[in-house]
Amino acid sequence: MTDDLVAALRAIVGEAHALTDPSVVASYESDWTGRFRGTARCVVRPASTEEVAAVLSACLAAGVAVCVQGGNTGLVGGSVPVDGAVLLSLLRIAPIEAVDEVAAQVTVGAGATLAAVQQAVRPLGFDVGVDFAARESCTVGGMASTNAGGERVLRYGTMRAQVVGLEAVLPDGAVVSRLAGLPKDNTGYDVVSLLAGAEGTLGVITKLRLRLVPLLPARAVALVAVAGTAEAVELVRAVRAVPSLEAAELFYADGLELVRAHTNLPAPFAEPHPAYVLVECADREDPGDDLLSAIEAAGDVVLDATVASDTRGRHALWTYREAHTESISAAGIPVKLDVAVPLAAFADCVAALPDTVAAAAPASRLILFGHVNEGNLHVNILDALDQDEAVSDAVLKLVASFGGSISAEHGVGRAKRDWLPLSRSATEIAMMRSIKEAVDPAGLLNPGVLL
Ligand code: 2HG
Ligand code: ZN
Repeated sequence: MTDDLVAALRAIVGEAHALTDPSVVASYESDWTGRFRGTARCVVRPASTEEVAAVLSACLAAGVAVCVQGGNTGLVGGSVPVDGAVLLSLLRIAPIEAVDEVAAQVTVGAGATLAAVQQAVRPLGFDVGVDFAARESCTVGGMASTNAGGERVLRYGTMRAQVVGLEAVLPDGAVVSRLAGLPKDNTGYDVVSLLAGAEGTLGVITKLRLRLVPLLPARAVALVAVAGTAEAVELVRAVRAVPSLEAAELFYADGLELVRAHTNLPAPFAEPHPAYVLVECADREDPGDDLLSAIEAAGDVVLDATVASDTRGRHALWTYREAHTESISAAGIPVKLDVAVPLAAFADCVAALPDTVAAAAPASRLILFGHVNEGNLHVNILDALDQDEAVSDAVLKLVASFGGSISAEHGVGRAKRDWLPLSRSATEIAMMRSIKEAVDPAGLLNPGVLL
């Protein structure tokens, strides 16, 4: 059976793109943090929507599960295969069509990286509304499937808001193609929005039509030192008055120490401070003065601040924030919990976290950072892999008790599936299951993800 299926897949995608050599497939079988892994029957790398359709039909006929992978930068175990599944990589479907300058949209292959799309559209005065640290590796198909968020959500919304059309292959090989990108199109169920954020459980996205935003050439970044979480929220309230506000990112003293140890960056201020908020504004003209007045308006909350308008200075300040993920991973394999809490409860929830985590994993190290405007906290817990279940349970229940979400932007994946009822009602989960069963009755697409 196995050989028959692999032979059938080779006939579809070509000898070179149905891989079984363990040393070649290894990089597809685990996530980059090393926390999640599975053994694939083979890795198949189709080059077109038609080839994806043929692959899915062949796997359905053989009764073999298919796991879908883009850049494999996901953090919830949703991008690695379950044992024995065919791992379908979208990396070869990466063409970027000419920008539709009239509509301010572009059609791209699901396997294009975010950085590649940014490079293609920026020379024409456009930009992608979503951005985050994994830009060089993450693919737009994965970003849409997980409804990725990132650093600009406060201005442009999440990935779902950027996806104005898509093409996807359903589990039986049928193709849904809605690439017109009409801003007004009220003709029934919104399949584009449904597939965006479905975490690959309903279909394989192969192409996307993305809305583009204007490229804003003038940028100013401030790193502001504050006394703690409540003060960070106060600061965000103040800087929200600036229309050009694009990012408000939070990190703490211990995270900064890890980043500095990993990157050899100098300290941003003469004195260490408990917490830091990185604020970025972007506009057609230099938004530096607006940013400064907003920070001044925050008054006593600001313990210290440093501002950069030039590219190097801005990049240096951003590195303190964006290097968190890799610096944490350099210190060990973390348990990662990406959560969101209503801003009014954010500081109280953060205050309760250390005790909650310590009770479940006494020898662990807790590093927090996140996107403060959305109350989105990245809870990273080092030295807790043996208490993975217990610590996840404690943190997610705490978050739910504050009215928060167990997944802000990374998705549910396999890591958080068991806790979904903390965030979604029994009726909602039943509705999701009905949709899944209608579209994928054999349950072969991304099994164990989300539901
Ligand atoms: C970020 O905001 C990403 O940098 C990764 O969402 C978060 O590593 C994490 O926990
Ligand atoms: Zn994030």
